[in-house]
Amino acid sequence: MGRGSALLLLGFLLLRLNWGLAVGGGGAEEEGGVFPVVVSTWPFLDAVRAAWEVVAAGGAGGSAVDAVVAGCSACEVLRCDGTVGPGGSPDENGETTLDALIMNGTTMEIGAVAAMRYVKDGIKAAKLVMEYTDHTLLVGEKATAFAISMGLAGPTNLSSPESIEKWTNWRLNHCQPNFWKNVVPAGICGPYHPVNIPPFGFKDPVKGTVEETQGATCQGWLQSDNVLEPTNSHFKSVNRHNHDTISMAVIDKMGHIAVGTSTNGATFKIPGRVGDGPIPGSSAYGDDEVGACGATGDGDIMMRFLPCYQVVESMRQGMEPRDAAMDAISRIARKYPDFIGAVFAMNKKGVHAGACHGWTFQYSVRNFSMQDVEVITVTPYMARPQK
Ligand code: SD4
Repeated sequence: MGRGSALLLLGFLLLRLNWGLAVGGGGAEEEGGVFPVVVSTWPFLDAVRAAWEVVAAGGAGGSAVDAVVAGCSACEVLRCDGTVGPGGSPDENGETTLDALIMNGTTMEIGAVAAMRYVKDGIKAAKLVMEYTDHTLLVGEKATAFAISMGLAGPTNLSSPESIEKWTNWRLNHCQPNFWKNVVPAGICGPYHPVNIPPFGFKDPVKGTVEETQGATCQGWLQSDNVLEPTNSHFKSVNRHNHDTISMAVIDKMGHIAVGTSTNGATFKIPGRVGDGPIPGSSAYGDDEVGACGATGDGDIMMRFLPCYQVVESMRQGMEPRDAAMDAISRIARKYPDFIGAVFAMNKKGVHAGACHGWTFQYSVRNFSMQDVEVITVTPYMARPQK
């Protein structure tokens, strides 16, 4: 083969793979597009490898949606960090429930399950919602029934010896820390009731008389009894090891984008609590026309800001991924200076960046320019990511 033909062939190959120039220093890639590409929160290496295997397969490769399912499923099976899949994050009753979401960035279809019980395949259940219903989100036992009726295994006990031990120790520690605030009793296990409202059925003989004679309700009438502080220990109970999500974004060889998440939520959550994992635009969002985002952290705070929707829309308006990620995080930090969370942003060319607050964040990336998955460390708040 002559030099000219060889150059032509190389040019064709580069075009085919949409390779760009990696500029490093934060995992940013410039111009041209690098895909297929898989990005995931945290060093969930095997999950990224599983997604990569699908999306980098021969020919056109697998679809972004299938890759996200493969990646998140791998994490569920491996019980990544104990916070994805079964066997982690017991709620106040000791039960593990799952939150998961998948989004097709070509069609903008979304499927999600929240507080799903007795089924361990969160992301597969989410995909069933997306592909076989007109709905977006199913919850609780109804999500369980749907998933099982559509062929997923269950009912399955999602507890593990570790989750039971964790829960037992928490009970022994008087149910501290927990997610309640402005309730009594404080510092011990419930049941709880609001500080200013008597428990159901309780009748104070003296104050009852006052109410009856005056025909009015006295606001704050329990104040003198409220000698205990409210149990607002929320921030103490959120940290790197009780609070992770796999949030994954994939661009396939066709340039199609999908995102997905899977988590068993927050440890010792109040039963019925749904985190940001299954909330579109909060834990993940993607649009073929723009790019994708994944988030992790304190979902109770983060879902109030829809950070991933914000990231994608900021990129749509022309922001670079790094600026969009930092902007989304700083919007939350301005209102909640103690919040813990992170996002990664990736534009449709595969340029990626991360931003975090309150902890050091890592995300994982795989594309054809790498031998294997690479982990990128992002130092807290508005810092530039570094390898
Ligand atoms: C939640 N964000 O349920 C999820 C879980 C998590 O890192 O830890 N994310 O709040």
